[in-house]
Amino acid sequence: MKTSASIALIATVLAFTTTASAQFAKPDDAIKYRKNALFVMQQNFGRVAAMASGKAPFDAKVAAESAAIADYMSKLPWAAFGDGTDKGDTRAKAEIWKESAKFKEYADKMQAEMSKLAAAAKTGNLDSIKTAVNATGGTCKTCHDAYRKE
Ligand code: ASC
Repeated sequence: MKTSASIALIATVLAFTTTASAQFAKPDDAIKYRKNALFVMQQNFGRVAAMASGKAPFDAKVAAESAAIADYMSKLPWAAFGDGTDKGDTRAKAEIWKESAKFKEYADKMQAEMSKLAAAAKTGNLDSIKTAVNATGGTCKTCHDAYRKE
């Protein structure tokens, strides 16, 4: 294959995979995707939060692993809030699509705090984990208060 043809093929493949990762076959798939991503994130965050509050015994290894998973999962839901995904089996408020800059700001803030939590959990310092859990939980609540139906 000629170099120019190879480059064109690679460019096409890259363009396709980038688009595919941000698109869904139907709105219901996007809704399911973001809810499942948030669920897995919450289960892992919740495990660390339970240790931080003393409801569960502190296990540094489990905390670090769980926080790392929560950190990774925190990046995934946002591609699934595209146009047309406001209706269906969702508690997402319509304001999300009207105030997309503010919604993104809240989403970014949560991801930033979740990353700090993952870093804190990696050090194994329970006091740092507690501080980071509180900061992260605050960002969950702020966004839910504004953009999630009861
Ligand atoms: C969780 C969860 C939330 C946040 C929030 C923190 O585990 O499901 O929505 O933490 O309760 O205030």
